[in-house]
Amino acid sequence: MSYTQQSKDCSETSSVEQLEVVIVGAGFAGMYMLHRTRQLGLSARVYETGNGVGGTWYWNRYPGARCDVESMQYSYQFSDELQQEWEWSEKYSPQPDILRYADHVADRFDLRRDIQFNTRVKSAIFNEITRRWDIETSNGNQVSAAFCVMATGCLSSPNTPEFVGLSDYKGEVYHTGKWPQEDIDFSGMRVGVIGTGSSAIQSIPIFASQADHLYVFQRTPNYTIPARNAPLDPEEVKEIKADYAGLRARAKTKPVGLDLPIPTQGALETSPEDRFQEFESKWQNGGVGFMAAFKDLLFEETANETAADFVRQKIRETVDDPKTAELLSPNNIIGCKRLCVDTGYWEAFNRANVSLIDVSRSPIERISENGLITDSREYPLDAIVFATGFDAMTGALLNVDIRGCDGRTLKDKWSKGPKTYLGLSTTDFPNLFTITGPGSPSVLTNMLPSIEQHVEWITDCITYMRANGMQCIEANQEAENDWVEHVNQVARLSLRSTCSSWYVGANIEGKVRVFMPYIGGFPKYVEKCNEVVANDYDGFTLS
Ligand code: N01
Repeated sequence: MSYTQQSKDCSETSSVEQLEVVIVGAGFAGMYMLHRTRQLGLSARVYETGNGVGGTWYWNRYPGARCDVESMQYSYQFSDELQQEWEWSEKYSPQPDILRYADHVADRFDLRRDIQFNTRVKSAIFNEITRRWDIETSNGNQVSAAFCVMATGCLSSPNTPEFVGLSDYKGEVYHTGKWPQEDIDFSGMRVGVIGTGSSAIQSIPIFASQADHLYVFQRTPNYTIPARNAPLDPEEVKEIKADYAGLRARAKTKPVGLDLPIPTQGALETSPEDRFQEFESKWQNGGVGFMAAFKDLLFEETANETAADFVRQKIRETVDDPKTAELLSPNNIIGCKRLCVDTGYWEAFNRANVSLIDVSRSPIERISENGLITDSREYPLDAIVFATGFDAMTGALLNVDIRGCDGRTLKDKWSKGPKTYLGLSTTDFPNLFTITGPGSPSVLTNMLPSIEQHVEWITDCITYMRANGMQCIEANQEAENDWVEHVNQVARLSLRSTCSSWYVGANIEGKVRVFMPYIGGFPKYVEKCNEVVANDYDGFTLS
C-alpha cells in the first residue's frame, strides 16, 4: 500500500510505502519473525544484505564451518511437521546442511516473496509526528513501518583489524565471516591464518590439508574439545522424533536451552581419580558438554584449573613437538572465552607443512605487498585468511543509523555499553525490537529456542497492542536501569565475565567493556519475560 504522507516539517509531501513491520535480516530470527507476522495478517518486509537466507550460515561458509550444538536441537520447533519431516544427517551439522535447511524453511513457508535480498538497511529513524519508523535502504528504498525489528544476529559484523599495508597486499584476502560463495582451494599456496578462535580452529585442519604451507598467527591460544562428530543413528533420531516435544520441553528447563545433563557435583568435592574419570568421559563424548563435567567450573577458579589442566595434558599428549604444544596451551580460565570444538585441530600442528607463529611475543607489524611482517621477519604469503571474529552483539545493530526520540542515536545511547530492557527493547526507541539483543541470554544459549521465544514475545506484544488500540510501546527508563543492573550483577557471579573475550567487547579496539549477554539462564529469563506480560507489560509504557 502506498499513499501520500506529510513529512516532519509539514512543508513537503512524499509518497512512501506503509508497512506494519520491517524486519532487518533474513537469518533464523528474521525468517521466523516474518512467518509469525504474516500469520497475524500484518504486512511485513524483510531486508537482507545477502542474496539468500540463513544469516550466519549464509556468510560463514568457510571450509570446516559446523555447528557445535547438536543438529536435533539446533532447529526450529514452531512447526511439528517441519521437525518431523526434516532429516539431519550428522550429529553436528556442517554449514551447507544448515543453509539447505534455511532454504527449505524459506520455501516451505513461502517466505521469499516478502524478503528483499541484496539490500542493506542504512537508517531507521523514528518519526515523532507519525509515531512510525522511517526506513531507508542502500538502494534508496524508503518505507514507513509501525514496528522495526532488528534480526541482525549477534555475530554478524566481521572484525578486520586495520593492519598497515593491507591495501598494498597483492595476494588473496579472505575473512571467515564473509567467505565467498565459490569454492576456494588453497592447493599449492602459502597461506596465513590470523586468529585461533572457533572459526580458525574449525578451518585450520582443512587449510592444512590443502596448502603448500600454512602459517597460523596466534596471539592467544584457545581451549578446544574434539567434536566427535558422527552420522546420526537412525534409531536415535526415531526415538527423539517419537517425543520431540518432550526433548524441547526438557531443553527449556536448562540454563543453556539445551537438553544436556546438569552436573550436581563440584570438581573439588570429588577425588582426583574420580575427577579425571569424569573429565575423560566428557572428553570422549566430545563437544561443549565438557564444561558440564562439574557444577563449579565456571564459578570457582580452583575448580576451573582442574579442567584446564586436563585439557593442557591432552594437548601435550597430542602435539608431537613440546615447544609447539606449550605455545598451543592456554593459561587462562577454560570456558571464559567461548569454548571451541574441533575436528583434528591440534593434530594439524604435527604436519610438516604447518607452522605456529606466536604473535603475542612478535606482533604483526604490517602487511607488505608479498605477505605479513612481524617484528622478527617477513612471511611471504599467497593468501591471508582473517579469522579475527566479530564486533559481537552490538556491531550489526550499530552499523545501522538508528535514531529514536529527539533524534537520539542508538550509538550515542550505547556509547558506554548497550542498555536494554530484557534485550528486547531500549528506552527512547519506541516500537523498535531487537531479537536476541544484548541483555538477553542469546549467545549463551542454544540460539534457535532463544530466537523463537523472542519472536513469539514480540508478535504476542503486537497482537496485544492491536487488540487494545495501542500504537506505541516503549521501555521505561527505570525498568531498563534495573534490568541492566541485574544483567551486570549476575555476570559478576560467573568467571565468564573476567577475561578479555568478545562477550565483553574486548576484541574491538575502543569498545566499552561490559559483559553483554544475560547469564542468568534461559528458564529464569523466560519467567521474567512472561511475568512482564502477565502484569500488563510491566516496565513498558503503552500509548
Ligand atoms: O572469532 P574469535 P571467531 N592480531 O573472536 C585473533 C561463534 N562461532 O570467528 O584472542 C592477531 O573467537 C584473536 O586473538 P585474541 C562462536 O560463538 C561458532 O573464531 O584476541 N590476532 C582470536 O584468536 C565464536 O566464539 C562456531 O588474542 C588477532 C581470533 O582472532 C564466535 O563465533 C564457529 C587480532 C578471533 O577469534 C567468534 O569466533 C565459528 C590481531 N590484531 C564461530 N585480532 C560454531 O561452531 C583478532 N585476533 C557454532
